[in-house]
Amino acid sequence: MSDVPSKPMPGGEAGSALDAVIVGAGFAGLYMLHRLRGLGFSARVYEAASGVGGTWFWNRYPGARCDVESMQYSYSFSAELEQEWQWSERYASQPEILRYLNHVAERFDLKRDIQFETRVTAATFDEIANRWTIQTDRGDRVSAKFCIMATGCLSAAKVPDFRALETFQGKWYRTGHWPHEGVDFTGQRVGVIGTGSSGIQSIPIIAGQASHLFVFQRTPNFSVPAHNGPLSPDVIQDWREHRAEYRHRDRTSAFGIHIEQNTKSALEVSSEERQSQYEKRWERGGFSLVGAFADLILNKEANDTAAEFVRSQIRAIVRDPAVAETLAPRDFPLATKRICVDTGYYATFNHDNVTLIDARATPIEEITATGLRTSKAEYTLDSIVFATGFDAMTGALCNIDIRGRAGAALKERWSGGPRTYLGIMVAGFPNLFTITGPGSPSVLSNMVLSIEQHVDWIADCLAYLREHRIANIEATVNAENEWGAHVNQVANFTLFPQANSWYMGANIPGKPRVFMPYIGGVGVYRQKCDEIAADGYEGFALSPPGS
Ligand code: N01
Repeated sequence: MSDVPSKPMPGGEAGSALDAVIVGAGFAGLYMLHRLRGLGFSARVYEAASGVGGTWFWNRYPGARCDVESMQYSYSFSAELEQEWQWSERYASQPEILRYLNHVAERFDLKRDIQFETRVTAATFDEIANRWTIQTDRGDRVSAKFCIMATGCLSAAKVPDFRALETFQGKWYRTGHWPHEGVDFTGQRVGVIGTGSSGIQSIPIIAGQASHLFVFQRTPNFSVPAHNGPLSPDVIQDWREHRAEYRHRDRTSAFGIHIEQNTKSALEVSSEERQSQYEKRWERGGFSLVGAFADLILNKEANDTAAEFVRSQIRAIVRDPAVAETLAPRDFPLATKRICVDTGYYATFNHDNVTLIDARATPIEEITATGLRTSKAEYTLDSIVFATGFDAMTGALCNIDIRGRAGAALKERWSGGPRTYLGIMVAGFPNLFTITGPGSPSVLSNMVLSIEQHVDWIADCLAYLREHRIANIEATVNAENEWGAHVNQVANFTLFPQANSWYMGANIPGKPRVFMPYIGGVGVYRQKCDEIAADGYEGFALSPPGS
């Protein structure tokens, strides 16, 4: 299984000697390659971009930064790597994360097995040869025993679907595909459409450059302060000394990040105690607000108290009461859409050069040659920034023509919503793995730790198959059905399905409403995956040894 083929040129025929093709060179693809190499498997990564980084390669918009603290949002697989790399800020910026991933790629000599500027267009399972044929937009056609999708959950940036966009004579940008040379908005009239994490991070920076910024907000979001700043030497030292303990804590936690979790209900304490909890956590910043009480994502009444607290903070920051009211989220419970973590977002609306437009009350009707028109007014703009999100979790997979047994297309198999076993495999698609696929904690967790967990599980699985001379592994339909029902059941136990979120596929017209990530908890999920493997891969069909 592991004779290493010579590296083909783009557009070449790679023969049939590869053990695995990995699609994508972000956090997932890089670590997958490292693990497979370590086990003696031959593997090649295909990456559409000209460099490593995945989401951190493309999302270069102003203010792009991680919302998980940098010490936690980094690989844990190598103690040496952890000791030698030093993060500079509490929340790492996109350029720093990209530098980190390049460092990892160099340090572990990964780039020699990555073919850049090559997009995988199709992957087809050949039932006779028992292999995957992978095709790329550069004409490669390679055969591999295993096909591993490290395509990311938020990598298919939504194409703006605004009428008459092609008539616009200014420049327009997507946050998810930002020009590498950067954009200087100095002196411009700029429109930003969208107020999710990308909009909320970029708006304060663009406001600082533009002569006038118009923010078109359809749905206000809950945002909490990052209180970002340089990492103190004490924090770094503390991590260095306790890294193993902290990593274990995070791996066995609910979200893969450290949140001090209060075990009390928000409804059992006095209003003074509630207020003091919320204030303390607002001061601390980041996701800590979500841990203020045990029932915030379970009980609407409890959640309302936290939501009202955030609204009161918005009113306290934003001077114009009408603007504050428009910014105050009311459509969905707090945290059922990803909470945004910002630097100066609400205060930006106190600046004279910033105008908030309620794009729900007065929808954008069309883009014009000189800007855009809402149902109420016309805006003259030099540039438009679309911070309109992603076809999350399934988009990147369905953009590839993936065909399993009997030529069945994954896209069709998932026409009613994604179906997976553990978010790792799909029935009818043997030897195809999805790292942080739908049905796994993925986007509801610290992605880096969840990626490592999947990569380790997949690497161990491939080693097991080799050791036992098993040709195929495949999720059974039964296991997939049961897992899907479980994912749903757990989601329905929470308030999450109450939001029209991208977790539900609600941001893409026509996409089935299915809660895609698994909210049962990172620690619980990890244990389940480990038990399944220890039980000889329960729920998976393994072809007979030696077959
Ligand atoms: O995208 P989003 P995002 N007319 O889908 C609006 C991660 N992330 O790129 O809600 C007008 O959240 C849309 O409005 P509505 C993070 O997980 C992380 O900001 O549909 N508006 C919404 O306001 C995050 O959750 C970081 O009514 C339209 C916005 O566009 C995920 O990526 C940073 C519209 C889209 O918000 C996605 O965030 C950035 C239309 N036709 C992203 N269509 C970190 O901090 C859409 N909108 C790590």
